[in-house]
Parts: sequence; structure tokens; C-alpha cells
Amino acid sequence: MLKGFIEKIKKGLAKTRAVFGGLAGLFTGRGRVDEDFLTELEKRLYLADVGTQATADIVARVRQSFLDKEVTGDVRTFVQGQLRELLAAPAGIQRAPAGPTVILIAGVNGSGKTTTIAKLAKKLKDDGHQITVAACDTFRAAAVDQLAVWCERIGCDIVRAQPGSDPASVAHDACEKARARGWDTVIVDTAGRLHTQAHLMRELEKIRRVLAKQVEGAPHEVLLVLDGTTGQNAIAQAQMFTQSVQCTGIVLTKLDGTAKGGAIFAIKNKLGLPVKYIGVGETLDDLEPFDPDSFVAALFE
Ligand SMILES: Nc1nc2c(ncn2[C@@H]2O[C@H](COP(=O)(O)OP(=O)(O)OP(=O)(O)O)[C@@H](O)[C@H]2O)c(=O)[nH]1
Ligand SMILES: [Mg+2]
Repeated sequence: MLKGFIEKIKKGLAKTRAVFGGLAGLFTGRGRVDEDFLTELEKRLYLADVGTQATADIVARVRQSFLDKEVTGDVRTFVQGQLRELLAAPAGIQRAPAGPTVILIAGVNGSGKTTTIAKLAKKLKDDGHQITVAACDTFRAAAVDQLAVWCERIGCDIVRAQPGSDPASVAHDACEKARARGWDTVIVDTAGRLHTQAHLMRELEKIRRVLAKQVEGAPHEVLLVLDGTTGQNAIAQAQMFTQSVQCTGIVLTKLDGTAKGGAIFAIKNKLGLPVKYIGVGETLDDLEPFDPDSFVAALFE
């Protein structure tokens, strides 16, 4: 399974892998771990978007363990281990103990929320779950239609309302419908929003309150969808977003189109939230459950 995952994400991560190739190249040279080597290591980690804090930590640990020693495969293995450790986190969706599991999806405009929902619904359905999608982006008729087309293709329920309706009432109806049918998963799409749009943030809180009333412990996951092509900017954005909305995990999308995939290290490091899935393309099969070991292996292979 790991092998398959690595092969699949290798293609999706082509651009990021090219950058990490520059990092890997450092360990194939001869010489010692001296100040020049450490400076170069710092530079290459930084260029790979690993972020200042994580980069400084890794360089300090390499210095501590390897200063004046010869550059060997051990140094490379050590750095890979450090990178893996940065990403370590519980994987998968937290399931509800009883009643449907409710997954709330949030993020700024265009980050890939609706596409991620389609991919996630497909994945969970393939795993034997029954999915009801709540079309709570009621601002734009086009947004609801986009979701409806996906749902029809995947074969899952969609609960929708007239454009302009209260998103919280759609969330409410979706929970009711799922429960009535005995279905086990509700995924809630929301309109894009910025943390500065107070009324939209309140609306998200209202959706959350309604979900909590409907199903015990809901929402069981609040996934923040981040556009991977924005690199370090995604972190600043996510920091502000998570101050307003309590999130349980990250989905990092569009990694196929960017060399900035290394930002995943800084995201995990700074936000302390697990990366649960990564998006590596626009089709239904282009969402991968995130596995740190395979991810780091894919970057260096
Ligand atoms: N290449 C690539 N494109 C993606 C990925 N995920 C989403 N997209 C594209 O990003 C664009 C925006 O995706 P949406 O899913 O509509 O984003 P959204 O967050 O729902 O947008 P709003 O509802 O407008 O806030 C679409 O063109 C998607 O096809 C991905 O993993 N890779
Ligand atoms: Mg959308």
C-alpha cells in the first residue's frame, strides 16, 4: 500500500520533488559537516519552503549530532527522519461514536473546498460509507450546481436549498436526512471566507452550533482547506483562520501545480494541526490520505 501511495504522489509532487532533489544533492557530495555544509543545508531547506523555525531546528540538530563528521548517508537519513518527525500526526477521519460522522469543510475562496469534498466523498464511499453532502455555500447558485454534479457522479446524497437560504438550515436538514436514512457520514461544504469577514465567520459558527445540536460531538472534524500553491502565505492565512474557527486538521490542495509543497512542514510546525489529506490534481482520484513516511520518501526518492 505504501509503495502504491509513493508512486502516486511522486507524480503529483513533481515540482516539489525537484526542489528537494537540490537538498538531497547535498548529501551525495564528499567532505565534512562543517559551517559551510550547515549554511548550505540551511539554505536548501529554506528554499524548499520548510520554513525558518523548522529549518533552524533541523540544522541545529544536524550540528549537534554530526559536526566535524564525514558527510555520509547517515546525515541524509537523519535529516529525512527529522522531516518525518515534523509531520507525525494521527491520520484519518475521526468517526463519531454514534450517529453520523459530521465533517465540516472551511477555507478561503478558491482554496479547493468543493473539489476536495467531491474527492473525499468518493474515497469514503469506496471505503463503504454512505455520504450525505450539505451544500451550505448558498451564496452562489453555481456553487451548489458544481457540488450537485459531483454528487451525481459519485452517487451520494446532496441536500440543497434556494440560493440565499440560511446555510445553517441546510446543515440541519442534511443531518436529519442522513439520520433518517441511517447514513453514516455528512460532509458540509461552505462558502469561501476570510477571517476578516466577521459576519461570515459568525455564519460559520452558526453552522457549527446547529451541527452540534443535531449530532452529539459534531462536527467531528473541521478541515481547513489550504491552497498549497500559496506556500508560506497559506500559513499566515491559516493562523488567522484557526484563531476564529477551531479546526481539527488540514487538507493541502493543488500540490501538483507547485514547487512549494515543502510548506507542509512549516504548516504542521506552526499550526500544530495534522495534515489529513493532500490534493494532487483535479480528478476525483487525486486526493491522498496523508502519510508522513511516504511523503518524505517520495520527496527524496
Ligand atoms: N491542480 C489542482 N487543482 C485543484 C485541486 N483542488 C482544487 N483544484 C482546482 O481549484 C479550483 C477551485 O476549486 P474549488 O473546489 O471550486 O474551490 P473552493 O474552495 O470550493 O472555491 P469557493 O467555493 O469559490 O471558495 C478549481 O478549478 C479546482 O479544479 C488540486 O488538488 N490540484
Ligand atoms: Mg466551493
